Amino acid sequence: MRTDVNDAQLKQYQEDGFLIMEEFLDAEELARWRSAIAAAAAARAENPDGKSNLGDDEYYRSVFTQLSGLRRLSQDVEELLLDPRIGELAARLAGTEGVRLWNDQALFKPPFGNPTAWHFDMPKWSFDDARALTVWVALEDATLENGCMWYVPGSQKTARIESIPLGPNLGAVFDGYPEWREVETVPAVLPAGGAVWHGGLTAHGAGANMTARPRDAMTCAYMPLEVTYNGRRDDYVISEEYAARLAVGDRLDDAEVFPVVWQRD
Ligand SMILES: O=C(O)CCC(=O)C(=O)O
Repeated sequence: MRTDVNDAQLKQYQEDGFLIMEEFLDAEELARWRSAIAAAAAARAENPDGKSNLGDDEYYRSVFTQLSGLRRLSQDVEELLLDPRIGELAARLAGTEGVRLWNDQALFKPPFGNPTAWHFDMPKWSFDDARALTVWVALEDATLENGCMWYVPGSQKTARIESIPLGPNLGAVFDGYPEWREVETVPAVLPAGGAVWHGGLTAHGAGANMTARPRDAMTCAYMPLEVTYNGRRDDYVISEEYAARLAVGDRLDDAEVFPVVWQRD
């Protein structure tokens, strides 16, 4: 696993709000990730959680299959996502003293799947902290043809934490941020095993899958240690029972739900 980043890459992440790492998992690690995630996805298929934040909309069902919280179904997936080397890299990019795991999601864009509309993640999350970030790991090559990720460099500097549209209209978010229309968007073409990191306020989307093969990715979001609850319950992550114990402003520090992945000694 390549988790070393130099000062130029750190600066680039701060400037652009994302960082492409073509080499992340080696071939052996990639094989482990693929088999652990496939087994967890199969277990979820047998026991669906009944939740979907994509609605029943026919269009959105063909954007991707979104499987949240696979780590809770699989010790193997949990071990991969709690790898302290990934946590240390997340903390370095975020500029924090440590990180907790916020949520994991497998995102499988089907053959001939619809594009993922431009958006940014933070307004959906249960805390407001722009340092939180996601790693998107390509389990297959992610190409211009099959729906790789795309970014608006620098968008994190002006994005506001407010609800944004996420519907079939690919570019709806640009209506709220007309200045982003002037920015050259950047694709994150990755070989299988490569990764791209993006911040919670960085605008991103993904193209259509024009091929006959699925575009499979695993994502995991990490958050600073000291984040607090903002009252927006993400029901993939925060159970009703946990929410009943939480008041706005409380630390999200239940170690079962939000394990510490890495912390500076
Ligand atoms: O994989 C995709 O198509 C979208 C991923 C995404 O929006 C994310 O990881 O935040």
